[in-house]
Amino acid sequence: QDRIAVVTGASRGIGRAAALALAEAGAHVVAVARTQGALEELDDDIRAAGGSPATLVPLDVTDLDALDRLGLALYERWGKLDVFLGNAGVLGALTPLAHLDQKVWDQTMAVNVTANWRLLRSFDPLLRASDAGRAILVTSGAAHLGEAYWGPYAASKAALEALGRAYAAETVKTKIRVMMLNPGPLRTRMRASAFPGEKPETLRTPEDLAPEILRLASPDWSETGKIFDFPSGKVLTHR
Ligand code: NJP
Repeated sequence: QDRIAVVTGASRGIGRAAALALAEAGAHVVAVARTQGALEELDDDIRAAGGSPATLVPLDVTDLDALDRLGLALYERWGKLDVFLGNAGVLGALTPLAHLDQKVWDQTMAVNVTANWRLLRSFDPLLRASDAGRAILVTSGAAHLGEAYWGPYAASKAALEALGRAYAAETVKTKIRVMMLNPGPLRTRMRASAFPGEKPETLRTPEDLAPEILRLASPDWSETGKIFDFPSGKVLTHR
């Protein structure tokens, strides 16, 4: 049976490149994001590359019941999940904490943290049913920089790392392996919105990162509860 891979935030950026690479490597991709048209274009590209047609799941990851339903649907169709790439993320607002809107805080936490917890809860039995379940959570170096205006985003990514570490500890005696992935600066819409003056051509691309995601997703990957730091190419135990 094919390896089944769920990728959130598959409509563009890192998630799109990862979904395409996983499909090209023979996985059946379950592509999650809000923008249906972009998911359909991804599926066209997967088919053109000879991959197995993707399962498209247009949803908002803050719809927690929809995340539970997704787990159930995967259970009924395949009874297992091999790869979960928790990549959907938002920057929120780069604003002084004193002026931060409650809605922005809530949305940042909902997408970057709560959705990933809910998906891990929903997918846990499916990952356990795999011969080599892999959960990869996309974090950020910003989690530990303590930069002005990055508070909500940094807090959300630090929380995500804590969540991933805890899940790794809970599953260490199973075949599940959990990694956090720090992409570093990559040429995507999110990066452009955070650094509007930056020259995109100076940045590496999501396609550059994709082979590393394939490595972390493979049954051969043995580390768990650590951070794969793409800029240095190193596996970090602590920041
Ligand atoms: O971001 P972007 P990246 N429900 O904005 C989806 C981290 N990171 O690829 O719903 C469902 O191009 C959105 O889909 P849509 C970063 O924190 C990046 O750069 O259709 N999906 C889109 O597919 C994030 O965790 C850099 O709008 C939702 C995707 O998320 C991950 O890498 C550096 C959603 C965002 O695509 C991917 O970021 C770093 C929702 N409510 C960490 N909200 C970097 N690029 O330099 C958003 O350290 N999405």
